Amino acid sequence: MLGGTLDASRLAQALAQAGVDGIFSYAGRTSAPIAQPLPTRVGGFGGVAGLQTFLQTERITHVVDATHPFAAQMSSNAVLACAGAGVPLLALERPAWQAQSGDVWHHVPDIAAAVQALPTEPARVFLAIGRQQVAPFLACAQHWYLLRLVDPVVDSILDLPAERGHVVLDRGPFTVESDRALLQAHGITHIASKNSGGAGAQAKLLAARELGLPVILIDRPFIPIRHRVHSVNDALRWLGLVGSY
Ligand code: 3Y8
Ligand code: NAP
Repeated sequence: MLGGTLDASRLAQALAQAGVDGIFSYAGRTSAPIAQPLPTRVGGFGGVAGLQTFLQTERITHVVDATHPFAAQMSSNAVLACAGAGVPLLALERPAWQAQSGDVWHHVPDIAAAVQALPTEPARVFLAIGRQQVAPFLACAQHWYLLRLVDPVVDSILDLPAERGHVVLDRGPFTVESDRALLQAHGITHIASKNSGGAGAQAKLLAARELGLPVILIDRPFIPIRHRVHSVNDALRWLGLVGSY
């Protein structure tokens, strides 16, 4: 399993309960990822070739890619490595969020377009996109930014003085109550978010709907075609496991 999402953790629980001989994989992006009930490896494989060698060396019979919809490099590597190794691949991917009545969403194709979508007059922006793609926003110095990171700041660019912004450390999944309180406490006027889908990151969008706040929603990157399901149960069925635990 290629992990790093709530769905990956739920599938790992089901595989462990079914006594499946599985290996869970993290990239090693965070300092202390949530422990999984399967043997776990942490770190990159070394591109397509490294992953293909891993599949062959470990005699992997099935790969489930349960990575985040924005982990496009990992997912495209998995398509190529599984084809090269002749190992069946399944993607467990949650559907994108769809706007409901009351949502004030502005869809943009990528980070650069999200920066362009910010207003010219100074705003107070909740940047709920993690750590890796914050710099282009901070270049727009007229705005005040609230950042939410998993690990403490190591990159000085994220060490914002109080007049420029504020960093909160939190891992999620988040709740609507806590996200609404966060938005109100910091007087947020705009939210920037990836269209990650799933329940773990949705709270801020539901809080934004209640508060009538605009959301700049970044579309998912392209990932090559692969067999895909949207539920843990369908992934278990693909592995021939439904009803066996
Ligand atoms: C390292 C594993 C579980 C998995 C929990 C989900 C839910 C909480 C919501 C906000 C949005 C964001 C971010 C987010 C969410 C879940 C899920 C999800 C978003 C952990 C985890 C790893 C990562 C990597 C991390 C990224 C960052 C992105 C923060 C663990 C907690 C913003 C994505 O510091 C960094 O470099 C962090 C990098 C990739 C995006 C970025 O570009 O910064 N996730 N997140 C995984 C690995 O090493 O392989 O530490 O326990 C997993 C989870 N993050 O089992 O309960 O399923 O989506 N993760 C986004 O969706 O926008 C936070 O703040 O509102
Ligand atoms: P990415 O850009 O698609 O991948 C970059 C490289 O990181 C990959 O080529 C691979 O290195 C390594 N990698 C990624 N996921 C891995 C995994 N599960 N196991 C082993 N190596 C992995 O990935 P990303 O967007 O940085 O995401 C990294 C992790 O964070 C993933 O587990 C993902 O599910 C999780 N995550 C990401 C986001 C997000 O917003 N991007 C949100 C929530 C969770 P090699 O080429 O060396 O193999």
